[in-house]
Amino acid sequence: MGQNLTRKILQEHLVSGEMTPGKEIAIRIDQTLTQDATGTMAYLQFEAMGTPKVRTKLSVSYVDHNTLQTGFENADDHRFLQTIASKYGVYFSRPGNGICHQVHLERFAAPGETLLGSDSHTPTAGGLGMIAIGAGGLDVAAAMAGQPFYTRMPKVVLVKLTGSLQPWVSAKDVILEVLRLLTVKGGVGKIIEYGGEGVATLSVPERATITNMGAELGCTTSVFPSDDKTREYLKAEGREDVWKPVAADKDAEYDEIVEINLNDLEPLIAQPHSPDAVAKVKDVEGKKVDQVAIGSCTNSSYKDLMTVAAILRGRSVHPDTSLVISPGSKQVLEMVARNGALVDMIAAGARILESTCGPCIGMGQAPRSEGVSVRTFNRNFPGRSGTASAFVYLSSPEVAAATAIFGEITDPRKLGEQVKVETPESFLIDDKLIIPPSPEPENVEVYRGPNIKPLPVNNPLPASLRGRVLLKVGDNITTDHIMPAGAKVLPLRSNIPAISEHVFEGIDPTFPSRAKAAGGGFVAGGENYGQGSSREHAALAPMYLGVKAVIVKSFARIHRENLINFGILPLTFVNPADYENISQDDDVDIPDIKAALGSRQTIIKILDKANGKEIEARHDLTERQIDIMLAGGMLNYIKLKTGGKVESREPVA
Ligand code: MIC
Ligand code: SF4
Repeated sequence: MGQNLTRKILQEHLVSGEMTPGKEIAIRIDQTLTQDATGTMAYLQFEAMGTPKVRTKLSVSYVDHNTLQTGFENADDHRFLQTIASKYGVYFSRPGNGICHQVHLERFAAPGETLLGSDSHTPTAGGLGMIAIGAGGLDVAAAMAGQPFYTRMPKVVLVKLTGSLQPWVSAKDVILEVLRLLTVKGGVGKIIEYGGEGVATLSVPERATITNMGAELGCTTSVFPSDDKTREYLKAEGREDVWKPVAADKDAEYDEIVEINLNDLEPLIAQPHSPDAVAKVKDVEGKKVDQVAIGSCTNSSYKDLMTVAAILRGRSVHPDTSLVISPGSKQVLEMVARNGALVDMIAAGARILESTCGPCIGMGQAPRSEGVSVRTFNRNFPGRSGTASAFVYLSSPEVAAATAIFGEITDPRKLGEQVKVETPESFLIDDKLIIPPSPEPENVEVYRGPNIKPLPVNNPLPASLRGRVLLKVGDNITTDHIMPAGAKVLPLRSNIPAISEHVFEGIDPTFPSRAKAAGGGFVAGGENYGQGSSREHAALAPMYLGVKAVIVKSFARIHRENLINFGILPLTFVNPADYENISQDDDVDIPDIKAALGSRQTIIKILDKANGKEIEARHDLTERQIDIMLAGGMLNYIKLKTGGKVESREPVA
């Protein structure tokens, strides 16, 4: 039997481990990316590792999230990021150059290589035939220091595409269909590989829309083959030299196969408040809409914006609807400005924002109270838009533009003949906002403003864990619930004491004070706990507040890895019904946990002292992860491995 393309790339990068689904593998990382909201911590961690220069083939630091400068914090952080990049051999993409995933696809992604990024949408580069994985900042820091990336070998699912998209149906509808079929937890422990003759009908930016939003499936990553379309795209970016074919063998084996006939797809939309709450646009048509937002790393390519401009040409945005557009990159913005498409958008009444994440992460443009917002983004979790009571829908740029014109959710097929956008033979290439690292790193001084606070480090695992269940939550809790983002909180990303005051803010604003008063404790939850972003702050800030273990029915991959990296024990109920046997405020003991982990025991006993019940939980840690837990997190583990000593500190909380 032949090999699929996922296994081929992984095999070429395998450092250790066995490529059997579920077993831990270590892979060599060729490229890394960071963005500013996760990057400040990642570079502090990299610095703490003591490596004089990054050991990857390429590392890039982007500034695209925290760009609203309402105080000194973000601007100070940008300066820190620029100077530290220069010193340690990292390319720096200045604010204004664009959203990390869009720019990486345009300027750096390379077929057949591996990319690790401190952002969950790093798989965008899978559209160009890379294995591109999102991870916590600490894992990315370790990769920059030359360490391999450890993960469990995923199952490989083939999504076989046949046919071709009908007029007004787009790549976004393909991934919404996959989300409808597999749900937000359907991809956990899997890599989604696209194949079939439908692949050749999709351009690289369209493929990137699909791999980008694969993150919402919870999968490790998604990947397309590298073919003639990939070569065409790279040529248009002036980078044909990095092209190489990457394809599955004809008789390749897969763990699962899903078939999608592109001919059968219709315009789709994800309804509030989950990316998998997918409906046909025609079934929700007519709903009044207050705001339409076009952009984000999912849908802000040249083709997306040209399509929107063509739809808006000669028309007006509905008087009751606000339309905001954020182009994905300087390249896209400059091209649509030069060819006049930007004028069509402005003339129709669109508000043009800078080339950043912007409204996608609640950096401005929060909708009105109970407002309805249709966005071309990838996440519509409650509160993420900045307005807790808003109703956010996710759609293609075609649906969004039609909706902005009519002021209500609109099927774009109503617009008549489909607009056609030609793929340019060459994109406008101007990398002046990408600053190469200094040739004299010893002369670069790293700037640290007052917003950069030292990194808190956990204590080694104590003999037993004792404490209160500080919070009990349900299924599909997102990292936006655990550690909210938005314009108010994001500037605190390099200041853990300050950001920890916002942990679980949307669910229970008393959490931080209760956690501190109780001297820390536990969190209990349902399925898919920690889905969404890669932000390690969702582990780091609870750790700072004294959270010792999280006990749930199941975890999302990146968040579970972040918990381990910061020494919080991730446990799952052996019997999911035991979720009912644990309540908020119960006092709980996990006796002799250190000995249990040390003796490689896999089942852990939890004693709920409130009802006297004994609950069995599983940790599913690999040998390496057990050692990380015993050390009190990855930084301590690295210190111990390199002959250092780990000192216990007083709990902060
Ligand atoms: C997001 O889309 O939630 C973010 C903001 O890009 C995060 C990273 C972060 O929280 O900094 C992600 O997706 O990983
Ligand atoms: Fe930025 Fe939104 Fe993409 Fe996250 S999902 S990287 S916030 S555009």
